Amino acid sequence: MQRLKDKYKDYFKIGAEVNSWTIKSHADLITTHFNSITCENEMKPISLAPEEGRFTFERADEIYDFAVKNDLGVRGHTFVWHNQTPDWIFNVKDREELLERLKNYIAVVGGRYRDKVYCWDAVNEAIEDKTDLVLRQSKWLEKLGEHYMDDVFRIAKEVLPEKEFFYNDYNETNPVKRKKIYDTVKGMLDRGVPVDGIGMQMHINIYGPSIDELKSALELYASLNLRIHVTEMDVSMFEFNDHTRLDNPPAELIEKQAQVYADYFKVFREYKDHIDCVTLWGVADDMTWLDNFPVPRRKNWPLLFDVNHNPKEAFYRILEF
Ligand code: HXH
Repeated sequence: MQRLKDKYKDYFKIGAEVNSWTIKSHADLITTHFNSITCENEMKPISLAPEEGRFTFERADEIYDFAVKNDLGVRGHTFVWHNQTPDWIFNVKDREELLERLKNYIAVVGGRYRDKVYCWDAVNEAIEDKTDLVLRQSKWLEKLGEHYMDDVFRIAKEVLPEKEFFYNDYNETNPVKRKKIYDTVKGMLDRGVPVDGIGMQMHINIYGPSIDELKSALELYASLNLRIHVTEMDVSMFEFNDHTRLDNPPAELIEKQAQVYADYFKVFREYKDHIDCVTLWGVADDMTWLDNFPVPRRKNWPLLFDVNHNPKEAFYRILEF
């Protein structure tokens, strides 16, 4: 069988989201087809620094050791986010103290995983998608002010000068949101802030977004002259507001999904000069966050390998070129 990472070696890295369980249960698929991994939760602040003065590295270390042993690159995910971040970090007297904490956190975590982690999502999901506000309300914004992303990227680059730092977000092809993302990152670049790339999460479904929307978003981000990573791709069988349950994926939906993967990867290949990595948010359909999001305990089949770890139609189709 062809290996994804070999077929795509002249295009971009092929990544998978993993966790402490799947590096064991899905080890064969991960090491056969992928050359990059992202931790689902294990490198988030809540996992690494749950309490003041105490780091908990065990689970992240386990995954990192797996990466070292199998020579996989790691996408670091994530430093600054409004979710999965412990409250203690915000108990500070002023802005300076919070920046000091952030710098220490990045130095400790970034330093520990320096060899295999080739980039970090410096900031995740900072942009508002519902209202016409640009920045999402968050403790980071509250405590550090409207240019807080400038601080984060500057500190990260100062501490880890040889790494790449990304702004990562979802709904990133939506015309309104992508303009906000573009304007925000453009503003940072104009102020001389060292942003290296944009992470497009790419949580899509079999009904969209369209290829035209994908291309427009890629054009817009590529025009910033930054690197682009597809960071969390999966293709849900359901539209976001559809709460239908299915026992098994109908053949026509599996085919539709294969076509979406084929069309998207074709465009990714066309943008290979801009895209350095395409990561799937999971390995196989037996373990996906979409089984609990947005509908709890509703089975979904969004990935390239089925529940028995066999390649799906989508897998074969992205190898057809
Ligand atoms: C990603 N968020 C995160 O980057 C990743 O760290 C996490 O493990 C999984 C997915 C995607 C996401 C974004 C917003 C969101 C849910 C998931 O919030 C919503 C909540 C309700 C309705 C719509 C969006």
